[in-house]
Amino acid sequence: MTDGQTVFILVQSHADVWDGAYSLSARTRVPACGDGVLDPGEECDDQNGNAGDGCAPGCTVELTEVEPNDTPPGNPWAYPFVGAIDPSNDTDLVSVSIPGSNYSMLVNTFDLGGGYCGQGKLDSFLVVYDGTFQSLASDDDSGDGLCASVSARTSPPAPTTCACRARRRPPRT
Ligand SMILES: [Ca+2]
Ligand SMILES: [Ca+2]
Ligand SMILES: [Ca+2]
Ligand SMILES: [Ca+2]
Repeated sequence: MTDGQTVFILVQSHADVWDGAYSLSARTRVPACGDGVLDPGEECDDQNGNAGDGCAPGCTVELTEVEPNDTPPGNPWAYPFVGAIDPSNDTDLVSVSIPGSNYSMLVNTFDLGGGYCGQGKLDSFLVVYDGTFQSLASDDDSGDGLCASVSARTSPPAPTTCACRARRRPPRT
């Protein structure tokens, strides 16, 4: 849109099921990197100009994963861990060191500020394994939108490593 341009907004009912009063909100803004809104040309926008937090000052993604990481030993987890499920059948294996038994851990996948989880554009699936690769827990959509969130508890004998596997969708059977 350009300065002085007039745009028209048409409001109509979606179906002939409800008529009534409504309030219309309209705001204008200048798209910018760092405003927290994912704009055209931005890979991410985390509402700050900091480097090293997964989204660079130029609104490009700072990947910390190192491919190939689909199979053991995968990548060691460190904060921030930023990966990409790319291509769509990509699997990322991340190992987290657990100091002992009877620890619980919560694992989440988030988008990088674009709201992609809630919009259904990013769909993750998480599996947490113990050190012998027995599955402890898995989840598809308990996080925001289609993104996964899973909690798991380690049990005796203490595993020293949990391997968290993220993939886009559960395997087809
Ligand atoms: Ca922006
Ligand atoms: Ca990846
Ligand atoms: Ca991978
Ligand atoms: Ca999911």
